[in-house]
Amino acid sequence: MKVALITGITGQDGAYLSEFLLGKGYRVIGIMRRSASSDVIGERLRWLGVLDKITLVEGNLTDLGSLVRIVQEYRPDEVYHLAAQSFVATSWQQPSLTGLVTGLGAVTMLEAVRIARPQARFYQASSSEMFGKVQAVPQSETTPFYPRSPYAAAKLYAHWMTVNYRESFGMHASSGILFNHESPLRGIEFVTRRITHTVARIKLGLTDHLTLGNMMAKRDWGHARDYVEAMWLMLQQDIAEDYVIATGRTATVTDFCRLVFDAADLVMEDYVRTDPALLRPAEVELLQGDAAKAARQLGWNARVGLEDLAAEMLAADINRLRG
Ligand code: NAP
Ligand code: F7E
Repeated sequence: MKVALITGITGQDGAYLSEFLLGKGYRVIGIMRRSASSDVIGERLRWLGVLDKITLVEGNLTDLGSLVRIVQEYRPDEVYHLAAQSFVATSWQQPSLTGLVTGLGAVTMLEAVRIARPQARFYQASSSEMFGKVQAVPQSETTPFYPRSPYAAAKLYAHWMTVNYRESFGMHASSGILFNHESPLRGIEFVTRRITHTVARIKLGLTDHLTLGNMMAKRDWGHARDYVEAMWLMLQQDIAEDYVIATGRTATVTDFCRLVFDAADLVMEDYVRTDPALLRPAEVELLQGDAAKAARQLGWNARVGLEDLAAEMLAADINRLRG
């Protein structure tokens, strides 16, 4: 039985990846940071019905010793490094923490693997945010990076360190440059979930408006369940490389918002307000990925379209609120 070690297992992608790997017959070990809310921290895993099928161990990205001991004990074949301070807006408020966890944390995990299990295959959760002020449209593996937030700068450091460990130590280390991916398990602070959760509340008479920031920003949104499969595919290749994972379709925040209001049979203009306080110090205006390399080499293509994603997220939020 193959052993997979997942950091960030309590997050959106960690939950879907656990479900996926269990389905492939893996033993799944997840690193969870100590929390005073440990009774609710496994909610996403519980929602997918996988909490009782995995092993959770305590560790923290800022603590090399804890990571080394876990890698020594469980001897993973594959390591999926997903843990991060992942909310871009927060990265301006907590730039040092974001650098420590999202940037240096990846190196700490790479070190743990290099020390205790160098033959393990390693996945780094890189991000389309690294393209930032985009230098080309669409963005592919050869597009130059131009990070626009402390989060993106931290991810870029982690990205290049992953390349460096591959080239310096011959580790099988790959970066997936994933564009935005969402699901009913998306954190409530991200724009898609903020929209579906609030529209569900409007539909149920619990509020009468939705406040947003920059509605003109364009993103390439896919479904998290599709994207975790791409992570696994990268680690099944003989040679480790980096891949862009995206749908190829871009849409504005307004477009997504309208899809959700339409799905709820409500008129968007009757409910949406904007607040300049929600604008970011620097914005990533346009993301659109070119995942041709992933299609060619991994046989991967996004399956879920934006309309279905919006409808699934809205239905899940309505059910949860009723629930
Ligand atoms: P998420 O839901 O925010 O999950 C982040 C995970 O990291 C959580 O399990 C969190 O634990 C854990 N974590 C944070 N700080 C930690 C620390 N110091 N030690 C150990 N664990 C820590 O993120 P996601 O959406 O699943 O994304 C997964 C990864 O892909 C992240 O690295 C993200 O930056 C990257 N990414 C995401 C997207 C996207 O669109 N979703 C796109 C590109 C890249 P708690 O539950 O305790 O908070
Ligand atoms: O913002 C705009 C906001 O926070 C999307 C992370 O998973 O994907 C994610 O980063 C856009 C931005 O995601 C609100 O200004 C408008 O232009 O959902 P978001 P993100 O910043 O794209 C990348 C690939 C990652 O790697 C990250 O980890 O929506 N926007 N109004 C808003 N955004 C939020 N959150 N809230 C609003 O009210």
